[in-house]
Amino acid sequence: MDNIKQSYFLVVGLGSSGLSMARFLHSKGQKVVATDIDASRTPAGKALKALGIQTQIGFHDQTTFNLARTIVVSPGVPLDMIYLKTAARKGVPIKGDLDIFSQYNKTPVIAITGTNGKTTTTTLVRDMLEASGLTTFMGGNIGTPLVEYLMDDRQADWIVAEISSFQLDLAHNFKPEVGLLLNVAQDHLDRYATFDSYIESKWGIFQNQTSHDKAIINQAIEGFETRITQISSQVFSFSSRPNSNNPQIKDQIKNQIKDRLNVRISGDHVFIRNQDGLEDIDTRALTELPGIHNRENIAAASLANLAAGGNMQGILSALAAFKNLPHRMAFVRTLNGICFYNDSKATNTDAVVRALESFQKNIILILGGKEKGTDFSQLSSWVKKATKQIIAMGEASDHIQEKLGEICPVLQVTSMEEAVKRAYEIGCEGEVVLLSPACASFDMYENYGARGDDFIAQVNKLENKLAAGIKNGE
Ligand code: UMA
Repeated sequence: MDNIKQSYFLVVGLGSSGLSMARFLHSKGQKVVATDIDASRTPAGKALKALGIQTQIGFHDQTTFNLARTIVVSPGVPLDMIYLKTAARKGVPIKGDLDIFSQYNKTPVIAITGTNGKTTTTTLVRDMLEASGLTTFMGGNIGTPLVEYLMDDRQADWIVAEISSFQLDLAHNFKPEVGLLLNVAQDHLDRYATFDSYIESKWGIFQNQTSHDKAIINQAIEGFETRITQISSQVFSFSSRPNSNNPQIKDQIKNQIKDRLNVRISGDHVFIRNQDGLEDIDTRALTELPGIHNRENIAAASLANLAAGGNMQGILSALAAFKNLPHRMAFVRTLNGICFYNDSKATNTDAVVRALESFQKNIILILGGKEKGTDFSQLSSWVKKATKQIIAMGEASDHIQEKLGEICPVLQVTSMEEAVKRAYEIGCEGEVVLLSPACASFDMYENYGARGDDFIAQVNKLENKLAAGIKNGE
């Protein structure tokens, strides 16, 4: 580090977020140093070096942290990491990607957060706005880092951003014109000391909004009534479980009705009203968006679309054309009457409950993955009701056995291949094998997509084996 003076941005983590950030800051004429603890990021480092960016790959160096002008941290890097804590104590500002993005961005933003349904809702909002004739850039936690927009010459009417709590943890200046909070359930307890600190992080999406901005919030979130009194923006709410006896919520609904922009979920229907009238959406026709949680996603996305100047026709066209996203309760195939479903995206217990609710009984449930302090006993009542067998894999496997073993048989396995094979052996015609892990995948895979792909590959491999067995007369 001898030739580096104190004027550089230090980008920590060279996954997709850090790589884009280093390139972006460099394109703005800033001096950048990039570091990643993992030696396998060397190719990413080389690409940056070719641009003239200095890198430290395979290690972190405390001096480099301490001498930075600002440290920009990738969302997945733990904030209690010693290098960051030491630099912060020495007064080095620590920022996340949202603050850097906000500093340069001029396009209005719809920011969507929540424990579950973020990606579906973000995609729906993008589709609705586009179908309303508006142009969009979609990015954030969904995959494309937001600063990519700033390096593109394209000018969109709206940025539609999926935002994680990890990003919100370091968002001091982020102020979306429309903020949306879908739901809050226990997740990421390996990163947050308490569930309360995770909740706090989620509500942070509204912290810099003013009376010109809009907040769209699920009424069923605990503490809704108190929280909305602390928000400066105009609040619009939705819920499949309205709590309209509460006076504060009553007032708020009255305001929405006055503004003539509101949604109501009733049974299978979502009613949407704006100044042009009332639309009744019968969700039974929307087979790609099944379940109560999707009715909430539809309600929330519709409100966001209308709040951003989209129209009713845009909502209807986008819903009619929507295709379920990969790894979300996706049907894989049937083998001898046993149906295999891939729900690898279910990385917390709340998401698993949604899946179990949909199938109701005789489920062979593949759970497990990275241990992140998940309280698996939250699954107890649904496991009792709907699950015939649990197959547990990954780091969390012992924990699952301990928490659920008394109410349902648990079989521990060491690979996806074994999980699929044993599930098939245990299953009977008419039953469901469901990969809905309640855990992140990083103990065994690059991401949940790779885990879902492996599940599909193992199911297909089993099908080939069975077909070969039949041919050979086995
Ligand atoms: N690293 C260090 N030092 C450390 C710890 C990690 O250098 O002490 C390095 C790792 O070696 C690795 C890099 O940091 O190379 C990883 O950074 P990252 O975890 O932030 O991963 P990215 O590839 O940059 O992806 C991030 C988001 N990841 C997380 O929040 C964990 C992606 O969300 C997002 O799509 C992407 O930025 C673009 O914005 C993924 C995710 O799992 C989908 N999100 C979580 C979720 O949805 O539950 C929050």
